[in-house]
Amino acid sequence: MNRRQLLSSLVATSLISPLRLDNVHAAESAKDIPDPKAQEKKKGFPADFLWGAATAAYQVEGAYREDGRGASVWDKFCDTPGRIQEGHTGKVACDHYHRFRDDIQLMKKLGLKSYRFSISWTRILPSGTGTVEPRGLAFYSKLVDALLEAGIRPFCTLFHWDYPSVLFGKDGWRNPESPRWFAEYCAVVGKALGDRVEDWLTLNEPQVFVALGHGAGFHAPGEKYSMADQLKIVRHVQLAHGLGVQALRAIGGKRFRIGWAPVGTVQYPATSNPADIEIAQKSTYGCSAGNLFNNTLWNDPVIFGKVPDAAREAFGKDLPPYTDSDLKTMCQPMDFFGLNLYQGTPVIRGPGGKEKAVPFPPGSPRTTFQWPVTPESLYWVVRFLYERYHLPVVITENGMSISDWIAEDGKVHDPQRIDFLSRYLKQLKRAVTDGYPVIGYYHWTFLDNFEWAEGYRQRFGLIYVDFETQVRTPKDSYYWYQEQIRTNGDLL
Ligand code: GCO
Repeated sequence: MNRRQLLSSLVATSLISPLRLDNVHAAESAKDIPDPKAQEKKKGFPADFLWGAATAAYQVEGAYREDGRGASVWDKFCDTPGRIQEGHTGKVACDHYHRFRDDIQLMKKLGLKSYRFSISWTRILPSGTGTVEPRGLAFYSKLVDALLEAGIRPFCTLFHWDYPSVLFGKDGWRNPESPRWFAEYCAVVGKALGDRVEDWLTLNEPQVFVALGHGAGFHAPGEKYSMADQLKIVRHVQLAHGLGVQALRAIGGKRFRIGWAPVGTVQYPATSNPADIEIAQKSTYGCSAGNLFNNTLWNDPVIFGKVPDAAREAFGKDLPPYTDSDLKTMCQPMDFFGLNLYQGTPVIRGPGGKEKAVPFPPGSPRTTFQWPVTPESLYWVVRFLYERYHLPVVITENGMSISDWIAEDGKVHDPQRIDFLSRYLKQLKRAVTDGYPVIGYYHWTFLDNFEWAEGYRQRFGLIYVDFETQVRTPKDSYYWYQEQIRTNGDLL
């Protein structure tokens, strides 16, 4: 079971008679969905919309021992037999560490306005804290300069799961010192790149690295802590986010635009019935026992400075105490609401006013990860999370995996990805025209890359990578996306 199947199984509580997916899709065009609360309607994507693409250090860079890079928990996890499909590792990946200049030329040709990348913590601080590795800083400085030269806005994620092994040896995120370790790292990077980088994400998908890395054990460091211990880590991660934002603000002040990139989980209405919309919104704000994949446990403390009642009810005595001082530290002004969205769960209002998950009929569209294709989820996640947090939204990840290959004509034809993108981007445009402020979209992902425990089996890229020769082949979807960027989404 992969992580989003885990999520789907945790969220889909009970099933009712199957609705055909096209009925669910029918909600896309249903004219009688009530107008969103008084938003000023817009015509299309804003002229300065950030059309982007995203990657992460461990998934693309390779050069895992080069220029003083220290070990991360993913290095060890990859070397542990049975953890990664077919024994694949990120040791070489897309060799982006050596090929970034050519890759940036492909980004420029694509017309990218912005590129989201992550920094490998152990390239900068090989032991996680203390001595800085200048060669690591030099690599990212060159990367940023090449992006700026190509007219591409750098968007930097500070932590995308490759945690320093030395710090894990000191109990990692469970150590009460871990927030301070992270803030120290943010300060080093902010000082080195902050003169040229203005867009920052502190942490990527904390739900995943906590629940799968420290709960289910599918991801590095492969631990299976109790829920109480996982919730201790949640609090440390939120404190780390708060201290990290403070460290960055101290360097760049309001010139920096700072957020984070949680998984955006969404239950969306399977019909246009207002009762279904209402129950969908309510469950999108809910928390359920034993499940860290939710929006409010994570975002309420860092945006409102408050622990949601739903979390207290769901986790009970397992939830650690959040002092006023904790909440003050965590709750730092953010400039946007970042979220990664791939799929959602269609629901209706069931008996007793409870949410009822609606099953996808057999054979309904799914990716090679077996994730359901749910374009409406992108509209509703923007609407529901904007209506709660009132921050401009950035889609920090969205895309699909396919088992792509090079056809006899030497091209990579990926019509499903084009259809997927067309449907999801139309829903994003619908949110924008309904007046919800969306400032950017980062396709996951730019290059086929190391997909964590799945190794290289799941190809998400707009560009096909031959992992033996490192030859890059833009897929049909690369040219389709290029056209959407050129026309600022007007063709959608
Ligand atoms: C995530 C990570 C990415 C994944 C992508 C596809 O969202 O899980 O940010 O690193 O590769 O989502 O699973």
